[in-house]
Amino acid sequence: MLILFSTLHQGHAPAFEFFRGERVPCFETPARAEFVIQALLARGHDMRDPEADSSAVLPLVHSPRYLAFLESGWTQWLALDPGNNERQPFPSVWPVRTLRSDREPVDFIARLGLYSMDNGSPLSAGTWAAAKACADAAASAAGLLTRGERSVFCVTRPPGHHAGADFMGGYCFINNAAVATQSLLGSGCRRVAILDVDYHHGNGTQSIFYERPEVLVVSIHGDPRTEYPFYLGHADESGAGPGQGFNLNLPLPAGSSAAIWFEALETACTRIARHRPDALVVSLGLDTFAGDPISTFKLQAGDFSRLGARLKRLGCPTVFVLEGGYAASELGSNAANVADAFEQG
Ligand code: Q9C
Ligand code: ZN
Repeated sequence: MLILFSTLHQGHAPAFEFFRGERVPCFETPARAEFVIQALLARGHDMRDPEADSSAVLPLVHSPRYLAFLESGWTQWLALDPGNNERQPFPSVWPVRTLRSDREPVDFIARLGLYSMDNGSPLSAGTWAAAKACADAAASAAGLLTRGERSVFCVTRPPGHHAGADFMGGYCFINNAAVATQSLLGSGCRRVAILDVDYHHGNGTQSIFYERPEVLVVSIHGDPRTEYPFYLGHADESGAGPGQGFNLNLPLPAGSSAAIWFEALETACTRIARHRPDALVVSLGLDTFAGDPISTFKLQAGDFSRLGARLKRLGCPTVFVLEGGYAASELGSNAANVADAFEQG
């Protein structure tokens, strides 16, 4: 399978995040991408740099003011104090219900809150360049598919599926699955399906396409009553307006077994087949793995092969974008199992 990857991801390397009241080392590390790349190369897949520039597609997915903030955010942070080079900015105030999000504050931390859903997505010096390179990979993958490639695997880091039209969150800044989808629509696909198999509900992807019937969004994830992102991902969210019926959430209880997970995958695949998509975008989170440090599903290494083989049977040109997955050393082989099984069928 063709792999798209940029070493620019290394510049996105915040040191710590907050977890259960403590500052802990980030779960979402540069090593994750290296493990995935090494495993895919070891199994003989071809690797390329992204070739497309996603600049024209980005404003179709994200708001201009959010993109402007992301692109210049680190520079603005440094302008406040050169010593900030050694510090990570975190939001501490958010425009929740009754507060205004139409006015952009001057204060940097207030703007960071405006454009964040949580305090868990720290910026660092190379965040924009890394996120933009992922978007470029997603746009490139769409181009390759429309030129006849059957499948492309984008090793995207930072991930994207929690990022909405105008906010970051859950380690995500630019929604790579949405960029791939929008690019596919722009190059002639009439219908696209997105399947999100990350442990966490892809709230950003859902919200971006919620009112659009040409993009079916299906997600299998930990029940948001107990799992992040908590405020979206319930079974009764089925789309709105013209998009009514084109969003399917399959929340599963924390601790669910592989057997339960694959039952949900069958439901997902049946719905996707009914959409008759011209292309499939898979938000490939690998945090469903039993050994994942922040998640509770029970998939084993072989289950990722089973997933790849099942997706192959959908018979669609397919873009994979990497989302979560934090069991760093097993991440590579689990990703490669999906890719290998997809190619071999
Ligand atoms: N910082 C993805 O898998 N909370 N994001 C973790 C506290 C957020 C996961 C614990 C988890 C986000 C792409
Ligand atoms: Zn996740």
